[in-house]
Amino acid sequence: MVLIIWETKVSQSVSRRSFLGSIAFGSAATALEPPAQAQAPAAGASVSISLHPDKVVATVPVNYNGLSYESAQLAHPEFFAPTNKPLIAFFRQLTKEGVLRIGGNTSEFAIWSPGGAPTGGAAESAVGPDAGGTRQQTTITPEAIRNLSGFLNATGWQLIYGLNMGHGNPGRAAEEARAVADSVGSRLIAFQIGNEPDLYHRNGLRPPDWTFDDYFSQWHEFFEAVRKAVPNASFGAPDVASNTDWIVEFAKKGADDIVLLSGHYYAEGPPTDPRMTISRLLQRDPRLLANVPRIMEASRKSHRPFRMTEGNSCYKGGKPGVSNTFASALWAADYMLFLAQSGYAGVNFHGGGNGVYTPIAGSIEAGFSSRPIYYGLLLGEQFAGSKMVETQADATGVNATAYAAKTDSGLRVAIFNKDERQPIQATLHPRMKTRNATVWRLAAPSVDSETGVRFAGGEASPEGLWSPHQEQPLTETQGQYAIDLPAASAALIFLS
Ligand code: BDP
Repeated sequence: MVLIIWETKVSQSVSRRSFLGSIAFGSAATALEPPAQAQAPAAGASVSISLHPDKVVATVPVNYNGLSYESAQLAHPEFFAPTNKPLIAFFRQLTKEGVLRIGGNTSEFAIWSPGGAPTGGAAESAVGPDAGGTRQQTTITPEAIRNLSGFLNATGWQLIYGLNMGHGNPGRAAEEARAVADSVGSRLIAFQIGNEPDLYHRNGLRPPDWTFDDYFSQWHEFFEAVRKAVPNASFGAPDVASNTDWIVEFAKKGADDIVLLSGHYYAEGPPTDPRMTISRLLQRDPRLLANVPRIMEASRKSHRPFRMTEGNSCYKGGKPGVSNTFASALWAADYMLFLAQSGYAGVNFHGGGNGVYTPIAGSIEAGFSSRPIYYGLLLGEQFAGSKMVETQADATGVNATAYAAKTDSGLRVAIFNKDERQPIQATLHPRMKTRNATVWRLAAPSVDSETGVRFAGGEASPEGLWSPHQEQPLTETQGQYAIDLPAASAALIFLS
């Protein structure tokens, strides 16, 4: 282990802004403006962070972290199989208690074939996120489901399984559900019926006048059929692309029939839009600020947890130069903790194959590797099973956020400097007695690096193994800690 001691100085913040919970400093405009003298080294802004360890704002489930894959991947039954040991290693390294969600656009073209006969085109060995064009049928066989069950047992993960509503029918969904429930058993959290039904009116799956009420009554036909075949089946819904109204409606009208509310989130898109940039990705999305409180209110009122069952940085498959860079790691970790603090029950990052935004890339034939975003998920994972506590911060002129949580072994604090140019000098006031402080850094050569990302100095090996290599001690001075964060980097501080 390499130990590095950072020399830091505590500086006073001049103009102060105070936010509860996560912190975002400076206006978007300020953070995006180039420094006055572009050539001069950035001076660094002061950030002061105070924790309130006794004020718990949310409990993070142990299975908070998750991945999402296209249903079309099941057409290649050896992919999610106990024999795919390299992929199992990448999953287990990320978390030993994650959630795999199967669904996506291709779930509406995936046909259950109880006899095992192929119903569609040739099976691809590794399927990336659908970029919007897939219309090809694929086949799901009992063998694929048995292998999926073996894969889940080998990883320790649970399952959310999407049934085909777009082109399916209740009878076939019920048969498929029975096979999944029989094989997967207690690792199955819930079925979902349909992928992004709020878009059916414009993607050809239903007529243009398709409404929530139409969806809700068709959903019930599928629900009744599946329940008949699998009496103890659990459901998540509505798995919408973005329409928060549908989540609120479902929570009001259908909460009794589900165990989980669900929806998707893509920060940007499509990739052809020139506004889709790293700078924009690193700003807090105003849609989140508007929608997350509404979603959480629906969740609280209906007593149903909310999970983001699918999402990533940029829809239509991601944007090269953004979705596959270190910026996506900073975005993902910050986003995960923002949602955890808001009370979300989990997140599933979509990916697969060699998709631009996939956390784990590759195939059985070519081997697997971790992409930058994988390291963001590793950072977020350090908060699984913790209790998020209130965090208050004062600073100005820099795009930074901070989150803190209590665990059995002490406090964890994540600080993100999402500013692409300015370093920050943070002062941390834990407001409780601490004896030990160490830091893991999330860093890369630059914000747009596609390789060279390290978390605690460690890199995931081609075998999917990662461990912390650099743990920096921090020294307490009069009940506070000072830490420097270079531009576009994050730090995870363990206090005990
Ligand atoms: C979602 C779909 C998923 C796609 C993703 C994308 O559910 O299948 O891969 O968008 O466009 O809407 O990247």
